[in-house]
Amino acid sequence: MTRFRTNSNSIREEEITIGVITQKQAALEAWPIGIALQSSQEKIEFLLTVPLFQRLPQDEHPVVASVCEICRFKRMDPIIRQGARGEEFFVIKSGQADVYAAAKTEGKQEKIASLKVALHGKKSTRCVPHVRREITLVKVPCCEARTLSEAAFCEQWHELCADEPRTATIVAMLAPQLQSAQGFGVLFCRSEVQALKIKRSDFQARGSRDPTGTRPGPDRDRDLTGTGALAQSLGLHKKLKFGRRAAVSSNKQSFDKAKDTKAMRTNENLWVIGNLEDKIPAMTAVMWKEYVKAGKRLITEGDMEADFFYVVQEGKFEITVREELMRDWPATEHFPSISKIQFEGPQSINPLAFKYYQPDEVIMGKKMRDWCRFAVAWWHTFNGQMGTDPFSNVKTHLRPWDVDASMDTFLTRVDVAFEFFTKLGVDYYCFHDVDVAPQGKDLKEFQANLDTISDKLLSKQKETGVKLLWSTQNLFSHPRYKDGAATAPNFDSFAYGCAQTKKMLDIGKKLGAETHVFWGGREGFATALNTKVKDELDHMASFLKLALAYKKKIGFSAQFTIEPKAREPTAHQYDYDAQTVIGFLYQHGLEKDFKVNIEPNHTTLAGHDYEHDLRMASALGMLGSIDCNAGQPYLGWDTDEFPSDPRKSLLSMLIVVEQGGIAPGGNNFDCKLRRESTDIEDMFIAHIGGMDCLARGLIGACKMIEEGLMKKALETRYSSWSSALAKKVAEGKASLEEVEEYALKSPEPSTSSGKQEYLEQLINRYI
Ligand code: XUL
Ligand code: CO
Repeated sequence: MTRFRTNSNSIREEEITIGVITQKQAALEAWPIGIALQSSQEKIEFLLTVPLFQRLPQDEHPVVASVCEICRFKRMDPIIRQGARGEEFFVIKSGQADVYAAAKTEGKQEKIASLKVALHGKKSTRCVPHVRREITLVKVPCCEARTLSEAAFCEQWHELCADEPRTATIVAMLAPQLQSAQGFGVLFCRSEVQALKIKRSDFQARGSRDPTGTRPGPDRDRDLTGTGALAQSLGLHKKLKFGRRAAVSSNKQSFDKAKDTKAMRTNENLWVIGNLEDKIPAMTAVMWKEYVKAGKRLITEGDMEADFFYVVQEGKFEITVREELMRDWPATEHFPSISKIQFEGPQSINPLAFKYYQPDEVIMGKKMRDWCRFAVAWWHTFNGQMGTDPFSNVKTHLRPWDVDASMDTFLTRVDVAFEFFTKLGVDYYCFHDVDVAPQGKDLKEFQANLDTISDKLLSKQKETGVKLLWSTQNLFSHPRYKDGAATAPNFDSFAYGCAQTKKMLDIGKKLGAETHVFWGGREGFATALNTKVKDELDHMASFLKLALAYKKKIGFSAQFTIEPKAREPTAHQYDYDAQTVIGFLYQHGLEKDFKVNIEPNHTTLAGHDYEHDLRMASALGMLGSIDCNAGQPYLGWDTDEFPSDPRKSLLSMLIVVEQGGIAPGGNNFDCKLRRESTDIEDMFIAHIGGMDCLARGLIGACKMIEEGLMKKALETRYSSWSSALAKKVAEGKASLEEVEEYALKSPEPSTSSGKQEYLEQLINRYI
């Protein structure tokens, strides 16, 4: 049996349950029992419910029927992938397929249509096009589709299927004066629009009728006669946009060749086919003139079955494009040299491609994107201060969009950021209030600015599908917070901090933030000599309780997290590390309402291993989110570098997988480019590298868990805790005397190896 392998970008064999695509003869043999018994007549009858097939000459019906094959797709199985060449053509027999398209600017998949069998109760069938498409199809319920092998496919169908979905709706209008629109020759107005029409089918090329199914390919010689040949020689189907068959009325008028060709000559769109003068005679042979009443819809946006090309001779028409579609095309592209980042696999040396991260790849029951939940940190990427460090506030990252401190610049950065997110293929972002909006002359103005900016953020979120992982308030940069905010000796600073926090809870709710972070900024002290330590800690608890009460009051469902950091900017930060914060939360009865956001580089500032706090927080059920970054051991400060160490990523993602995921938190790249990394493309390279590093860690962690060797070693080491007495102790039911009695009876505890070296080497196996 000859298998038709689909293009490697297309459907992979294992993704099709029964969908073996065969050539004509093999197809018949391969039909499942039962279905194979279907008579040719039944198949023909079925195919004839499809408008496309209805147009085929009758003597071709048996040929087509003979190459049909039943295949089934499970829910969510891909049938055709966007951009794939596609070797087969599907007709849905039962069930429904959803059509998704990537937005023009990036790769977010948007559902644009559903293809069903029975529409409006009528027995009609939708064809799923098969040539290189701008759409991806996912069959929804279990459904059957019929497949035709490409070899047996006549070019007529190829051409029919190759048309793009309509991207605009065109409605005839009344025009009071002379107008010109979209390069069409619009001359003057009447109460109707006059259009010259070319019937699409007249331009279709016919393949030779070879009943064996071995038809000539598109490039072979054929009988170039009639209008089909004309279309083929002009290549019209590919070049022109056709309108829909339903628009044909009986209102056809004869075509005055001498007079009416003027509209054609003045139509710029028609010149795409080459020298028009030579082609006009052949074209006019298949054209007619039609009067279209004002208000009549000629072409419908999104229509998959377009049949006519229109040339407007007189009158005016209006083109409308759905607003969402318009928004997909940004007025200015800020990263014109960069397109949507693709997965190329571990062998790739392209710095602008993923080697490990495949967002939709399912691993241990979850998509990679859902395990990772990557977010871009606004403050390190778009706050306009990039390329500074503790020794220079003169930035080295000069971006064309960082014009000034005006609202316009901040608004432009929203476009920049969302273009970046979508091209990068990241699902989330995070920001502080001061990152996204100018602070204005006072708090009121700042709040108003935040309202304006968050309106735009919200519309961008809706447009792109990118979500807000977390938001927060910056209570540490402004001089009013020089002594802290929640722990400030000056109550007015505390109050200002509360006001900023309240606003950010409102904004977080508006934008659907999944988490809200409290990083203690300057909550700490430089010297205890001037500090009421106990009072300050109590004030911090009061501040968090005020925020919690407000969150509940407004019905904001985000999780609350505190981000520990041992030092910097103050010498002694209160939120030293995960255990300190968790202890503080328990002390103030906040442990049910807060978790921790762990930044591994902060963990190292506390003198712990990179993954220490992730482990601690997770073990105590308190790991809410991660600021995934790395540090520089040769510098003393928080360098916020992108993760690039696969071993560290493995150890981090292991903890995430072991606790079943990180939602509603995520992996936020609280990372910045080095001052020396000045190219715009470095923004992408750095994030791609970070995402890949963690994805690689995820893959390794899953393999490690699946193999179970690490777990086995751990269980062996603690096996004595499964004895009856040990369990009683663990449950708090034993007495000290009981345990003493046991010890008195037992021999000296045996020594068993901790196996550290073995385990360290074992980890390398998964990197
Ligand atoms: C500072 C830090 C902050 C928090 C948010 O070291 O990590 O960016 O993540 O305020
Ligand atoms: Co952080």
